[in-house]
Amino acid sequence: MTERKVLRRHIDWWRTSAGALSGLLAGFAALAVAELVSAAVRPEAGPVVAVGGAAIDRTPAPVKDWAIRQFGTDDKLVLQAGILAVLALLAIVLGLIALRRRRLGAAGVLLFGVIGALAATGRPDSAGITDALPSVAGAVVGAALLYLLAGRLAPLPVPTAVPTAAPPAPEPTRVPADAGQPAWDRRGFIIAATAAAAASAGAGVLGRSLNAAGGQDAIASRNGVKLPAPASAASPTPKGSALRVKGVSPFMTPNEDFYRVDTALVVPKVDATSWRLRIHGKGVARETTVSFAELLRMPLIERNITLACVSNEVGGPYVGNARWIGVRLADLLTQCGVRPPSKGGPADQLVARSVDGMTIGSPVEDVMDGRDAMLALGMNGEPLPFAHGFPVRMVVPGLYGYVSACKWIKDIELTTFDDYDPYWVKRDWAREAPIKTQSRIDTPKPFARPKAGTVMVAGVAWAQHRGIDKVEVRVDDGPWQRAELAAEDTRDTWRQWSFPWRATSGGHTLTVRATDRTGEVQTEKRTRTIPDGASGRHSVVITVD
Ligand SMILES: Nc1nc2c(c(=O)[nH]1)N[C@H]1C(S)=C(S)[C@@H](COP(=O)(O)O)O[C@H]1N2
Ligand SMILES: [Mo]
Repeated sequence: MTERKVLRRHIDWWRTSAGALSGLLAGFAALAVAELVSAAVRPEAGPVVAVGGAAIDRTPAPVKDWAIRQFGTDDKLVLQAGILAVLALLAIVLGLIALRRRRLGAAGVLLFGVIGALAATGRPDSAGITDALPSVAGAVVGAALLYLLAGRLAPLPVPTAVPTAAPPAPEPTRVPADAGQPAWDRRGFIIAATAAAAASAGAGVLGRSLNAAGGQDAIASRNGVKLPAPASAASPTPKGSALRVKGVSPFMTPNEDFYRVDTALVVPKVDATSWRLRIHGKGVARETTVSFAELLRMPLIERNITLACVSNEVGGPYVGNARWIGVRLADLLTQCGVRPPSKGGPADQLVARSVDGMTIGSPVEDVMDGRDAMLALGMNGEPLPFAHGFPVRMVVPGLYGYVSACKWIKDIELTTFDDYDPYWVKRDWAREAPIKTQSRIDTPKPFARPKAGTVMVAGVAWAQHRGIDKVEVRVDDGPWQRAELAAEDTRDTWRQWSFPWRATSGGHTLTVRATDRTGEVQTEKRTRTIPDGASGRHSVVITVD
């Protein structure tokens, strides 16, 4: 290869890289501007959040289930990182296109703006056309920047020998490549790119911090909540409902440790002072709208209730027990003139709607059958944390969260199962889903290596609204042996159990099963979480030293 060719290739490589870089910078600028504008509009309208939300809604149930299993509560982080990675790749492609065709590259950026705008305005909680602003503003800035940067990368006119008609040429000018000079405006590019990167970073950081600081009204309204003493306090938790065994889940789950499962990429921050709940629909004789202050003035009940997620695998972490305080839902419904189907009411499904567009359907019969179904205002002695549904959420003992526990609720509609499929039912989950009898070994952990001698095997078991009657443990293929049960709080709460095992050295499999108060033994038949919750028995494999 001649020296000139080497030089030429070298220069092309730089130019190509600069093209890719301008694509990335344009993408970065677009997202940064969108972030800044979303702080002025609303954080949920940002393109990554909007596209992520749309992706969540369209993800097939098995994939979503896999993601929850694989990434747990980080699933949303992983999703957003994935979207950013795809965007980065596409931005590079647009940058390369812009090297040859500036307008086409810029148009490509605008197209992404349109996609972001469509996603944002198409969300179920969309505030309307203003939600398009972050995507549109970002795309316009990104497109303009790509056009500008690509302009710096355009090949400079190559000075050649002057036409013969002119006076005799002086020394023939050497082409820039020969001279090792860039054939494009390298200096101009570097200056423009650096300025663009700095400005974008500034806009992005500012937008981020504004978004993070947002929701001040909501935060202030939460800080201002004073939960009144309940008219009906939780019956005192019996002594001995909490075992003193190391490694077992605490009987009450602290709010910080309480599992979180929802589709919200941005946790809704609702201002309780302007929040309203509307109750309407079939058989609602008196349509009602209540404020948070009005709920606080109603007689409140306080109950310990164990919540569980249908996506929880056997042995999984998506179950927790909290002390909720709130308004008995059946009372409120009765005030509105609602009757359950068994008393001739026309509606058999209660559909709760959240501010973020989630819909959750529960059987009216269950909600009004005397169980402590409530509109919860407090969790473990404080107003609901934002992530757990502030200002108000539903809690219904005995039903999986996706058919009962609507967070950030704003609307209750009485309808029928025939007439309406809520969010998860549209995605192949069961219409009705009572919680299955389950038990979990918390300690020892899988692959633990305890010493031979007495090893405490312990965990929790739950069968909300039926209650746990018995827990048994089996070592390898041995007989089922009764575990000691902590005192029962209520049949809506889980029970801790423990089993002192005289462990002999070698490898062992420990398996647990629970029996609920209807006499039903936890089945050994394994099912997937879809459509109505995992069944099967939890076991752990350990080696005793
Ligand atoms: N608005 C809204 N409410 C929701 C959900 C959701 O995605 N959005 N998820 C439900 C599911 S699947 C469960 S298991 C519970 C979880 O409540 P937690 O996050 O407070 O533990 O909330 C329920 N309520
Ligand atoms: Mo769930």
